[in-house]
Amino acid sequence: MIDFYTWTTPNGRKVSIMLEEVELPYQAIAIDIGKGDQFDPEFLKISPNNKIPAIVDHDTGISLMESGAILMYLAEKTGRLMPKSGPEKWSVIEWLMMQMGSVGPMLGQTHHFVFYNSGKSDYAEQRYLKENARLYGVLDRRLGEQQYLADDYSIADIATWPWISRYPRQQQDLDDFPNLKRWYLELAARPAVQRGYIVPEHVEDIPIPD
Ligand SMILES: N[C@@H](CCC(=O)N[C@@H](CS)C(=O)NCC(=O)O)C(=O)O
Repeated sequence: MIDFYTWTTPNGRKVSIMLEEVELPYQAIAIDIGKGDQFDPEFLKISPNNKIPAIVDHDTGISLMESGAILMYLAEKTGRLMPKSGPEKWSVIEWLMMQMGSVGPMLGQTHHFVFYNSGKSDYAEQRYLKENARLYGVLDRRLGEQQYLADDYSIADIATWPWISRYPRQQQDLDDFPNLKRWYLELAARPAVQRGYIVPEHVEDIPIPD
């Protein structure tokens, strides 16, 4: 059994979608980051950077923070959604790291300045909206060349999709990015994505563009 510490955010949903895809038994433990649960000393022992997601795998005794590390761990544990070696493995890691280093942090800034703190800094709003659209363009070009971010459906797609599902609050129109839209809708139709989206609770439906 895996204890999975999470909340209703893109970083949490990456791991719930992965757990649903690989069908490992887990228990979701809600960490309400709006109420400050992430600063609880017991949680900090598992996640020293006071962020969700985190897991404790009682089969192995391994405890992990950081969604990218957790996705790689679960892929290695199950032998699924990341090739074991070779160029195909490195393609997955390349696009996973692109999510971890660019898509998540930059789109997170869009949420902070444009969605939660609108009107406080026009400079920051414009900067992150522009970067947001640029990153959508990078993903759109990649997905114009192939069906998934790496060769097959993988943890790179699972890491990226929950951030694109926030396109309404990022003020992005998926019609401007037709390849990204095609990929987004394909993943949105996967039962494991739909199950993972409502962990630890169902607060909203998956946004579906016209
Ligand atoms: N790089 C981390 C980022 C995790 C992260 O930013 N989590 C947010 C929610 S999406 C959080 O827990 N924020 C609480 C806080 O910063 O106090 C990962 O990918 O796991």
